[in-house]
Amino acid sequence: MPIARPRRNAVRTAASALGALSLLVALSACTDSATDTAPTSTVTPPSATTAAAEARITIRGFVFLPQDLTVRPGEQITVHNNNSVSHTVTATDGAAFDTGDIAPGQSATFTAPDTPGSYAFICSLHPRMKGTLTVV
Ligand SMILES: [Cu+2]
Repeated sequence: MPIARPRRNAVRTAASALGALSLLVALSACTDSATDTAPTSTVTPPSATTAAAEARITIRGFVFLPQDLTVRPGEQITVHNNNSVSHTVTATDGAAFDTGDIAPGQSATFTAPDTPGSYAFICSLHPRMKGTLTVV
């Protein structure tokens, strides 16, 4: 008879261990389902930043980058002069747009024409620098 007690205790310990184990399984099942849903909720729309990108021309080494830029009518275009001398972005066709002198390391902004078309531009200080602004 004295042997029955430790055996009953052993059974009780095993039962409580099983209970703890099933609790762990339930908990891990919970966290599994949580990690399953997490990646889908953090996905961001892919084209949102592309559409909002600003029109920009960078001047580097006496070259407009890009040389051919397409924008919407009336869009703001930022010109950054990354060279060590002043430059301009000046339409060759009348007074469509002209940034005036942009000092080294500085930026200027101009507004694209409202009329769709192709507008050639140069640097008025260095007319061999050429580019084209296309308004669509
Ligand atoms: Cu220039």
